[in-house]
Parts: sequence; structure tokens; C-alpha cells
Amino acid sequence: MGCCVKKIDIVRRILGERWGSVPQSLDGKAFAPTNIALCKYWGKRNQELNLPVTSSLSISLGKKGASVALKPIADTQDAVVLNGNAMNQESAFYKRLVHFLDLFRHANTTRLAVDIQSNIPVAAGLASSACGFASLVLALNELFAWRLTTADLSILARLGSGSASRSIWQGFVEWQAGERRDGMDSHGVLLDEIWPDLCIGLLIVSDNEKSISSREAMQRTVATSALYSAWPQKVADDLITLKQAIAHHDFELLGQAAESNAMTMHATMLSAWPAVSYAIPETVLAMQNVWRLRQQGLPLYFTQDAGPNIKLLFEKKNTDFVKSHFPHVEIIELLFTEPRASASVTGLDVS
Ligand code: 2P0
Repeated sequence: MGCCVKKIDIVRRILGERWGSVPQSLDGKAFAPTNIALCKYWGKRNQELNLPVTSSLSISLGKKGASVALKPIADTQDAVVLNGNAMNQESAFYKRLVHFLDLFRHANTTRLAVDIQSNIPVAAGLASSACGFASLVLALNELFAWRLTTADLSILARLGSGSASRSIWQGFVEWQAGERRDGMDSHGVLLDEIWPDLCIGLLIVSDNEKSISSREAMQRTVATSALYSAWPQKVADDLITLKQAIAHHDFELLGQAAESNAMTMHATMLSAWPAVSYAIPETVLAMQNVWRLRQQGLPLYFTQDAGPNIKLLFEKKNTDFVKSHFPHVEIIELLFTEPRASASVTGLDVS
């Protein structure tokens, strides 16, 4: 396959004879966690297939994510409900979702009722598309009884949104960039590591919709930032450091690499033209608080994605201290997929 491979070519290749088949059950249900990148995905080498310039590495956020329930319906249109609200068929959300479902069926077959429950603010830089597309793919896998491998599920989720390729598992996931032009080697891989003492705290400073989508912002950065050429090497270095930190449970090493990676990503955006800045004054205040507390000896780090919110990184033993300085922080309970069971999709029960 060459440069003009379309999403549907990949879907048909993965599903083979199963493509366009009828549902095998009355419904398909799945949950997928959202994930936060410790080493970011920022820039694509292929827009159509969401193939990244670099690999990235994330931690999934336990029960924070999206549940999807799919049911075949006798109708001419799909019906999409998000958190109890029927989505208008003219909305960008509805169109993007139906466009994705169309990859898996012949025209005019199997319309679906899609019921999505998300427990994270949509469009606030908390990777709502990551858990959305991952849970959708997992639910389709149930409904149509495809029995795909986790690598294939990750590839299908990537076609919806790049970061969704990492939301197929709980725990640490590396999305390997791959080299192939068709992207068949570009998918998530679960790291065989569990770190129960690691804590993530969400500091929501705004849940307003972001001013520019991450999709557009990363494209603009690649096209116009003079700093972007330094990004692939920075990622390569940080990935080595992060894997070492995870293997040895070296928290300070992990925190430094993650914070520095996020700041470098934002530096590439700030140097794009027109510049992209997701920070609001409260974001900067929170960063300054973290730096001050660190100077006072608290091992506390942060990361920031394509939005104003800050994600704190710390160890369980410092939870009370972090809470006393950030009273509104939401502490996330991390979960880990048992690595040896990862060939099947475990640890992602609907609950
Ligand atoms: C990440 N972000 O690694 C980076 C860091 C935002 C900042 O992945 O165009 O929604 O759907 O592939 O996955 C957000 O980008 O973009 C993202 P598409 P996506 O988490």
C-alpha cells in the first residue's frame, strides 16, 4: 500500500471477510479510559491515517473515560446520545462519529443507536476523543464479535483519533510510531509495569471548549514552528528516560522527563505562526505553585495537554500535602491491565 491509503482500506484489511457483516449480538458495550501522555504525540506524518511523527507514552486514567453501548436499530440514520442528550445530526460531533461508523459497513446497512456516557469534560484538553474512539472500537468488536487482537483494536481506534490508540489498555502504554506507510506497525503496546504508588491529580482550571483543536494546532506547529525540528530528538531522549524511570519506579526521573516534555511541546506551539497558547492565567499560576513547592522540597511535577488544565504527578505518600495546596485537585485512581492477559481486552469491563 502506498501514500494514498485510505482509512477504509485499513479497516477492510484488518476485518477481512468480517467487514460489513451483520451484528452477532443484540448489543455491544465497552468502557475505555482516557489517557495522559507523559511523552506527547505532537505532529503527524500522515493526516488521513493519524500516523505520528514520533512515538509517545501515556498512562491511562482508571475509571475516567467513556462507556459506549451500541444497539442495531431499524432506522435510516444512526441515533447518537451523549450523556443523555440526543446529538443533533448537523453537529460536528455527530458527523465525525457517523463518518467513523461508515468505515465498518456497506452504505445503508446496520444503523446504530450509540449511547455514550463520558465522565470527563469534553473538549477541555482531557483527551475525550481518545476514550471516545477507543470505547467505540471496543464496543463494535463486541457487537460484531470480531475478536480482534489488541494491536488491531489500537490501529482502528487510531483511525478515529491518534491518542485513542493508547486507550485500549489501563496502565502505561507506548504508541510506537512505526515506519510503514500503511501504519500497520503504528499502534499501542502495553508496558509490562505496574506502579501503584504513582498518583495523578487533575487540576481543572477551565472546562470551556478549547479555542483551537489539537488536530489543527499540531498541523500548524509542524508547518510553521522553527523549533519543531528539535522535537523528534527530544521525544527519543524522553522515551528512553521515561521507560527507565518506570522500570525502576524512579519518580523524580519520571516527573522531570514528563514535565520537560510537556513544556517543550508547548514551546513548539508558542513558536508556531499564528502562535498557539492553551494556557490561561490560572494555568501559569498552578505551574508556579508547583515550581515553588518543588523548591521547598516536595517532589511534585505536572504535565499539560492541548488545553489549560494541569495534571499533577506525585507519589501516594504526598497526597495529603498536595491536597492541602490544591484543594480542588481531583485525584485519579490508576488501574493497570495485567500484562500477561493483554492479548484479550481485559481490565476494561463496563462498570
Ligand atoms: C497527546 N495530544 O499525546 C497529545 C498531547 C494533545 C497534546 O493526542 O488529530 O485528539 O485526533 O489524532 O489524538 C490530542 O490529539 O489528535 C493529543 P488526532 P488527538 O495526548
